[in-house]
Order: sequence, then structure tokens, then C-alpha cells
Amino acid sequence: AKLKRLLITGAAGALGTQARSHLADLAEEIRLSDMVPVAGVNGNEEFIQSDLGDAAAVRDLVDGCDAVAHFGGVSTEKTFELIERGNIRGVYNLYEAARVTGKPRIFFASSNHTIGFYRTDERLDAFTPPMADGLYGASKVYGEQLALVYWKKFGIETARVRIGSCFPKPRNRRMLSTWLSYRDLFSLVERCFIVPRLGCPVIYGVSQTRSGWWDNSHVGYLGWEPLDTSETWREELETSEPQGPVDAPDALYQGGGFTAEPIHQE
Ligand code: NAI
Ligand code: 15L
Repeated sequence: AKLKRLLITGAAGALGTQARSHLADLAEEIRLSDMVPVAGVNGNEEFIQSDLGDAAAVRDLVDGCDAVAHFGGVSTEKTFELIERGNIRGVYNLYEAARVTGKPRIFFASSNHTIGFYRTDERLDAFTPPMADGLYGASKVYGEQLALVYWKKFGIETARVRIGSCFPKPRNRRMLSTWLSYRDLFSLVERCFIVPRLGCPVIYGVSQTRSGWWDNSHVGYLGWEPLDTSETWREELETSEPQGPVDAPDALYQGGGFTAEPIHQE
């Protein structure tokens, strides 16, 4: 059954823009939002410009939606002020809006940076404790926990998806272990919205990979099968990119370079 109205936050961003084309048929109506304008609006879309830090605006945004693909927020290491607004207050506003409106199902774009300080020789699953690699990763841990609170207290279902690296193709050797294709991301979004019972699982958003860092065996019930693999680009990357030093962040930690970022100041 089709969704009635799907809200896509962060609609002007990289994944939000992809979501518009990949998810166009998933809902009768698509509501888009971002703090900056999107590049035009198509058939079943409407656009509402708003800041996730604005509680009243977020409530209006969520009202009338039966599903939310939450891609909005700060997506890399930034100042605490920016992260606080988009990812801390922003998710609080989202979940409060969900609670007081129709309790929509939520796809929460979390990140591998919630677990970025695990070493590249460690294997994780949905129950591995977080080990964030910065303010950004810690803000996503907060979002994952808030989602769980609203599931336990109010029955709001969320897919807490620790996205690896979602780009047209892997950009470096690290991404051979973390790459998620657009096709696999959006088939996951669809499964999360279509399955009768979702719950509040942690899911690793990664296409097929040899690395085996992340075990998704707890979410077999979703029926999600990634079809793409980073292996397609291994030869190309290993030829074009020299192997880095053994003590480089990319070699040591799953979060790669994010583990070496400073605390950004205003
Ligand atoms: P992006 O930075 O291109 O898009 C994020 C959008 O959120 C931007 O358009 C920005 O204007 C908007 N935004 C930021 N703060 C806001 C606020 N306070 N109020 C309203 N809108 C605000 O990021 P991208 O790559 O599209 O990622 C989407 C989501 O997926 C993010 O939450 C990111 O953390 C997560 N993610 C993405 C990964 C990737 O590989 N692309 C990997 C892991 C997580
Ligand atoms: C993320 O969380 C970022 O949003 C994205 O820009 C990538 O850097 C990705 O992680 C990654 O780890 O490659």
C-alpha cells in the first residue's frame, strides 16, 4: 500500500535530492523541507522551507505525514552551535512533532560516525555500544537514543540507519568497506516503510562488501538485500590511490579521517 504523505527533510542536500527521484512513487504526496530552497518542485511535491531548530515549524511540517525520511541536519564535523540546532534540538523537535501529530514512521539517517572509533579489525552488530568519533557522531548517537525513547514510550517506529558512505561510487580505499549505493539506500528506505512491523532497529547502511565490519543479521525480517558492491571499483581505486601509511586514520579506524578532526570553533 502506498504512503499517503511522505516528508523528506534535508531535501536540498545530497541524499535528499536523490530521495526525490528514487521515492517519487512511494507516496501519493511528497512534502519536502530544508533550510535552503530546493531546485524546483515536481508533480506530487510541495516544498516548505524551515529550520529544524524551530519547534513550531517542525510541528507544522510533520502534521499530516504518515512517514518521514529524515535526511536533514548537519552531515559532517562542524561547530557545536550548528550541530546542536540541526541534530540535537532538530531531532527533539522532530520526535515531539511526531508524538503530538500522527506518530509517523521515521527513517533516521544516522551515521557510521556513531561507531567511528572502532578499529578496522573489529566487527560490530546492532548491539555494539556506540563509540562516536566527534561532535557530529555523538549528535547522531543522541538521535538514535531519542528515537528509542519515543519507541519505548509512545510506540513511534524508527529505522536507525548508520549510513556508511553514500555516494555515486566509492571515493577512496576506505569506502570499499563503507560504500552504500543510492539504489541500495532507497530499497532500504522502501522496505522500512513497507514492512508491517518495523520496531526501532539499528541498521548498518552498507552495500555488499568484503570488509565484514558490520553485521546486519538482526534485521533479516526487513527483507532488504543490497544489490550493489564496492568490489566493482576495487581495482580502479587500488590503482589510482596509493596505499596510505599503516597508522593513518583510514587504516586504523572505521570512521577514518573524522577521528582526526579537531573540535570546530565558531
Ligand atoms: P547534506 O549536508 O548534503 O544534506 C543535509 C541537508 O540538511 C542540507 O541540505 C542542509 O541545508 C540541511 N540542514 C542542515 N541543518 C539544518 C537545519 N538546522 N534545519 C533544516 N535543514 C538543515 O548531507 P547528505 O549527504 O545528504 O546526508 C543526509 C543525511 O544522511 C545527514 O543527516 C547525514 O548525517 C546522513 N549521512 C549521510 C552519509 C552520506 O554518505 N551521504 C553518511 C552517513 C550519514
Ligand atoms: C558521514 O556521516 C557523512 O555525512 C558523509 O559526508 C561521509 O563523510 C560519510 O559519513 C563517510 O563516513 O564516508
